Amino acid sequence: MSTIKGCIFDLDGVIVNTARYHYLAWKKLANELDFDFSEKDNESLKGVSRMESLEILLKVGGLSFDDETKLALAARKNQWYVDYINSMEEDEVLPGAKKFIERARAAGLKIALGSASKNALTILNRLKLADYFDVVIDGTKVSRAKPDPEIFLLAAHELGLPPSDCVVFEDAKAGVEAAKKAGMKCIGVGIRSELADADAVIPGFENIDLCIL
Ligand code: B16
Ligand code: MG
Repeated sequence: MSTIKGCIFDLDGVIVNTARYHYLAWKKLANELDFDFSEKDNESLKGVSRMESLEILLKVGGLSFDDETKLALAARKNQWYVDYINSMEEDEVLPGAKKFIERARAAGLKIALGSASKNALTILNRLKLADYFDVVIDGTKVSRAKPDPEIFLLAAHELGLPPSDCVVFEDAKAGVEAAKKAGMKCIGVGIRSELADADAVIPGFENIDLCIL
């Protein structure tokens, strides 16, 4: 029988596809700086923190700036991103995700969010999902980005559970690595070949039963 008592969900790519809006905002910044940024380039930003994402973007453009300018560029991108997420609709929650969380709650499991995003609460509120989470750990609460396990260890701690009683749902390679380093079971959400270190991989939450745990 499963010993799992807590589920920790990543946000972007697991509950909602905010990667689309991150991409549009990063592309806008790249275009202002006079280079193009493709959807393929955007793949390497998934699960990565805002400042690390900027470094990857600037590398693509072959540009470098001082720290003050980089902070201003990241803030500019974030403003566009926030404008996008403030127009999100409730039906943008990925298929089956809400139902899966509802079932997990009904079965007595504790629920946490473990997202690198500093905008996670805005997104949860916009999608009317905030009440589904016992604990929310986001980019404002940790100093070390995934693949460091800090975010998931803090989530387990705040849920009052040992890491071994928790399962993480992640779509990014860095997130799977963080979950495994935290000593947790990890279910990848996406394609098996890209999430090889996960204990199991699902394409999404549609038709996924709690017995996956
Ligand atoms: P923000 P997750 C991550 O969310 C995104 O996948 C990543 O693309 C983004 O750079 C990061 O959040 C930081 O987001 O700029 O809003 O603080 O997958 O950890 O839920
Ligand atoms: Mg993600």
